[in-house]
Parts: sequence; structure tokens; C-alpha cells
Amino acid sequence: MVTSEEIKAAARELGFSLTGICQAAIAPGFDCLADWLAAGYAGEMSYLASRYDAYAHPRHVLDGVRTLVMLGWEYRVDEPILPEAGQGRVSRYAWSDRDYHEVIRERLNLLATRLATLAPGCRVRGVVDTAPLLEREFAQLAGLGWIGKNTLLIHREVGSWFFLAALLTDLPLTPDVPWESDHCGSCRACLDACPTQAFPAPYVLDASRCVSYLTIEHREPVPPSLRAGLGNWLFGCDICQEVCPWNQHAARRRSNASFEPAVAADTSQPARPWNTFRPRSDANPMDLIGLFHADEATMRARFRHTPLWRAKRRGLLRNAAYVLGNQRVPQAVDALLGGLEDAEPLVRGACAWALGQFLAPNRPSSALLSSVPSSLPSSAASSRPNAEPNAGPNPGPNAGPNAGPNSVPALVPWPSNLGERLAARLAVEQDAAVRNELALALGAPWSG
Ligand code: B12
Ligand code: SF4
Ligand code: SF4
Repeated sequence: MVTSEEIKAAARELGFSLTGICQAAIAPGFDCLADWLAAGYAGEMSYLASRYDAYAHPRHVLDGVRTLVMLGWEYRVDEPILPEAGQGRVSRYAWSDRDYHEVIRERLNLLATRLATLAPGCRVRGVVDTAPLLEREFAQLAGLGWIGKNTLLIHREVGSWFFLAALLTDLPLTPDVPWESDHCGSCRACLDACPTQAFPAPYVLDASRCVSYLTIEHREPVPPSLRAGLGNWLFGCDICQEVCPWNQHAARRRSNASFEPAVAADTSQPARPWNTFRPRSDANPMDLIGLFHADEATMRARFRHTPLWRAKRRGLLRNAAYVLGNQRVPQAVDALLGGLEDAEPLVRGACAWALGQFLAPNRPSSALLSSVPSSLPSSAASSRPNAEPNAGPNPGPNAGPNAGPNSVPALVPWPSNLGERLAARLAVEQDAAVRNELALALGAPWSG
């Protein structure tokens, strides 16, 4: 009979540095799920509500399941580099040139094969992310750590920079002791640092406000009130983990770790978990202006196997435009003007907003827009003069990677006719939502 220790040892050999076992049971936290969904906190992630019943018990993921082997895969490989003006931040889980789902699924398949060898005839299924399973809750039940006020699972030694995965089986394995203590104490660093106030209460996330959701899952324009909160984030957000003291302890422990060559594709070799997610050089941070010069095929080739492709070209360009608008980097103006001609209304609208940020401090009054879209008086359409004392980028305090861009390039004035160019685009734009963005950029809501 296979033992818990044998399966855990096999998992560790495959690169899962955290392992814990729990019995299949009614999902802890399931009681709160209905309230969470009813509050609208899931945003557009309809797959959560549509599979509500399946979340009740892991038997809906594997019939006859008796045990869950909960697994953690560390991905802290490097530290974030402060973005320069014109660059955006990517969540560290997405720095690799491989999507973690692919890597972990490979490893889960190997582990399942190993288990089937040790216990022929057993039923087994490995899952990461996509099954209706509250992974953090079962990981806590399996003794891996506690769910922090930022809603992420925190391990005392490792912090929270790890992915979760589960191997479900009908074998009766000896469970670990559930993690019962909470080590957040009176800390509220994550709650206070969240740039979009996405925590209505400790331990509760309104995902519809979370930058991670807005930049990855959300398919529409980001609500205007939340765009500034995106700051420099092109894809995902790490702030509520970066400020967590448990991750700072873990960083100190890991600071002397030397990274070995990646062995990502070679599943015959034992993996060191952090090897597989070595950052690609262009993701930490990422050049945003260049994204506007890449066509669909180029973008696909570059990102297809990475987590970033979940947002697709349109989502990445939308996010890039918001970040460039937040940074107000004059060098980005040409790319953003090009984006006004993009085939995707989502991209055009975001570029209009971003360009409006250049005009914002000195917007023409709405009365001067009365002739839009047929013509716009040049006095109204021209933006403020080039290179005013405050006309440059808006770097903000350079307090850390979440602050404004690291360095500000030599001031490049943006075109004095920026307003005219937006108005000209407004004259020909067919999409109502984009027209509205253009009119707002020019300083007045547009109802035409
Ligand atoms: C949907 C999803 C998201 C959504 C929603 C996040 C969320 N917190 O649920 C979005 C897109 C925002 C997201 C973002 C991120 N995610 Co995500 N996500 C998931 C996914 C696929 C499902 C999670 C889920 O079911 N949420 C549903 C809600 C209901 O869960 P909940 O927030 O925990 O809600 C509970 C509490 O609110 C509680 N509750 C309600 N009221 C009250 C009141 C009190 C008093 C208390 C105590 C509790 C309580 O009950 C609810 C139900 O249990 C999981 C994978 C999985 N299958 O579990 C990964 C997962 C949670 N994500 C992960 C990661 C890494 C991230 C990001 C860090 C990515 C990034 N850098 O951008 C961010 C972190 C944002 C954050 N602070 O959570 C990892 C977390 C690993 C870890 N160490 O915990 C997971 C496990 C993926 C994986 N396989 O590794 N994610
Ligand atoms: S990931 Fe960012 S936006 Fe989302 S809850 Fe954490 S700090 Fe807030
Ligand atoms: S930042 Fe503080 S409150 Fe938030 S998860 Fe970490 S320890 Fe808990």
C-alpha cells in the first residue's frame, strides 16, 4: 500500500516543494461562496457561478475521491526591476516564457503515473487552477499555511509566491494536520497598499476591482475610475504580496540562492522549482511602446505559451495604453496615435483615454467642442503648448516598483495639434464607446 510519505517524496522530486494531504470533504469556505458571488465580486468571471454546485465537494472533480494531495510550486525567481518611462510591470508569475499551467500539468501527469505504478488500479486526477476546487481552502486543510487578509495562501517559510495544484485520488492516504492559526495579526499592509481598494473587508476580495482581474480576465474597457489604479501594471498585480511581511522574511532566506540553468522542457530530470520559471529578459519590465508595433502574428508568436496570452493582443494593448496614459510619456504619443486607428475598438478607446491624459491638465472647455465632429476650432483643439514646465511625464515618487517610472527620458514634446488629431479621429469614428472616450479625452462627454 502506498504511503503519504512516498507520494510526497515523489512530488518533491518532481519540483513541488510544498506538499500536504487532506481528506476529501465539503469544501471549507463553500458557505461564503454564494454570498461572494451574490455581491458581484466575481465580475465577468461567470465560470465561477456557472459551476457553483460543483464547488461543494471535490467528488465533482473526481468521482469516488477520498484524498487530495495539495501541492505548491514556488515561482520567486528574481526581484522586480523598476520600470523606466514607457515600460510596464508584469506580475512575476508571468515572467517565464512558459505558462505555469503547462509546466505544472506535465508534472502532475508524471506524478499521477508514479502513483498508478505504486498503487495499480487507483483513480487519480491532477488539477491546476481550472477545476471547480477552492484550492487555497484545501491547501489550508492539508496544512500548507493560512489564508491571509489578501486572500492568498501563505506558508510560514516560503511566503505566498507559489502556485497551488492538487492531485485527487480514491486512495485513502493519511492526512496532515490542518493549519488552524492565522499569522496576519494586526497587520493590514496588503489592505492599505491595494491601489484600487479591492478589499471590502479583510479576507474578502472584490475581484471586479482587482488590477489582476482588470488586466487579465476583464474583456471590456476598465472602468474609468479604476484606470489610474493600474499604475504601471501591464499584466496582473503583485502589490498585496510585495508588501506582505511574510514574503519579506522569505526573500531574506532565499537571497543567497543561486539560480541554475532552466530545465523546463526536460521532464525526465528532477526539477528545482525555481529553475522552471526563470524570467525572460523582456518581461521584467516590458517595453510598452514596442507592443504597438507588433501585429497579431508577432504578438501570438511572442506570447502564445506564456500567461500573457490570456489577455490576447487587444487586452495587452488596452492595458499598455492605460499605463502609458498614467505615465504620460511623450515618447508614447506616436504609438498611441497609431492605436487610434487600430481595428479593435477596445484598443482605440484606451488610446483615446491615454492621449486625453496629456491634455487633461489644460482641457479645452466643453463649449468649444460644440462643433465636433464636423470641425473643431483650432484654438480649442490644440493642446497646451509644447514643453510647458509641467508638460513632461508624470513620474511620481520613485519609492519602489509600484511608484512611477524609474527614470524619465529627455523630454520629447508631444504634438501641439494633439487635440486636433483626436477631434479628427472623433469625426470619423463609428464606434459609440470609442467616440465617448474621444470626447471625454477632449474634455466633454459625447452623446453623438
Ligand atoms: C478566480 C481567481 C482569481 C481572481 C479572484 C481572486 C480570488 N481571491 O478569488 C483574480 C483574477 C482577481 C485572481 C487574482 C490573483 N490570483 Co488567482 N485564482 C483564481 C482561481 C482560479 C479561483 C479562486 C476562486 O475560486 N475564487 C473564488 C472566491 C470566492 O474565493 P475567495 O476570494 O477566496 O473568497 C472566499 C473569501 O472571500 C471567504 N469569505 C467571504 N466572506 C468572508 C468573510 C470572512 C470574515 C472571512 C474570514 C472569509 C470570507 O469565502 C469566500 C469563498 O470561500 C484560483 C485557483 C483555484 N482554483 O482556486 C487562483 C489563485 C487563487 N490565484 C492565484 C494567484 C497567484 C493570483 C494572483 C497573485 C495573480 C497575480 N499576480 O496577478 C492574483 C492575486 C489577487 C488576490 N489578492 O487574490 C493562486 C494563489 C496561490 C496562493 N499562494 O494563494 C491561485 C490558487 C492559482 C494557483 N493555482 O496557484 N485570481
Ligand atoms: S493584486 Fe493588486 S489590485 Fe488585486 S487585491 Fe492585490 S494589491 Fe489589490
Ligand atoms: S500583508 Fe499583513 S495582513 Fe496582508 S496577508 Fe500579509 S501578513 Fe496578512
